[in-house]
Amino acid sequence: MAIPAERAVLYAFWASSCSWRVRAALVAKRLSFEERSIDIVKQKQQKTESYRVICPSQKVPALVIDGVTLVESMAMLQYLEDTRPQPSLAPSTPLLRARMREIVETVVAGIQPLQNVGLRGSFEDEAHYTKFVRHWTVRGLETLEELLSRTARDRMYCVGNQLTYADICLVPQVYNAVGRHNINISTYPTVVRLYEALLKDNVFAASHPEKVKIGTQ
Ligand SMILES: N[C@@H](CCC(=O)N[C@@H](CS)C(=O)NCC(=O)O)C(=O)O
Repeated sequence: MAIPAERAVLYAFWASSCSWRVRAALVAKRLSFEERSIDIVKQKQQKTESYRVICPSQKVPALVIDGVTLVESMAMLQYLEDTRPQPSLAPSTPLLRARMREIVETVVAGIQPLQNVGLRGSFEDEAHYTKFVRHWTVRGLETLEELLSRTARDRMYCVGNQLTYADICLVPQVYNAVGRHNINISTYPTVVRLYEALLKDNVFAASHPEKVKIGTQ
């Protein structure tokens, strides 16, 4: 498949973990892209009708690439892997792929939706929301610690010897747990070790939310 040369456009918010997943994958795949900020916290720009046309769920991210608009971060990651297989962000063996997906699902289904800022309005007050968010984030971190202590051991990646989508999902979620939800992660030593090592990796350094934040506020 011929890949058009136009620059991709990522609709995203600097502090959004789902946005960071896609930003990191674009960097890892060495793709040129422009990021357009959709402020989901103060201005609630995701709720506008103009953004609904781009993304029916009115969430970030959305990715315009190859002349099409993609929504759902994991669909974007799969598309990037399918259309730009090198460098690969998925292990080559079925078992390691399954291990990668275990970690990915723990984050994308078991943590992220249960701490999304969009849930806040469904709780009577901030205290109830915070209690719910912290419970499910902690439960997810416990699960990740057990899974990663088996797959990563002393390696610097979640699965195998390469950067994969498991790392790309893990780092933004741990960043949120620490920075947004004030969760003490020191009781998850494998998670901490991987998180700290991966933050130094160029993919995460170059796509880090603090870099994007500058200029969007
Ligand atoms: N499953 C979606 C989840 C998207 C999502 O929840 N995005 C959050 C930010 S990480 C958002 O836009 N929240 C604002 C809202 O729900 O109003 C994906 O992976 O793209």
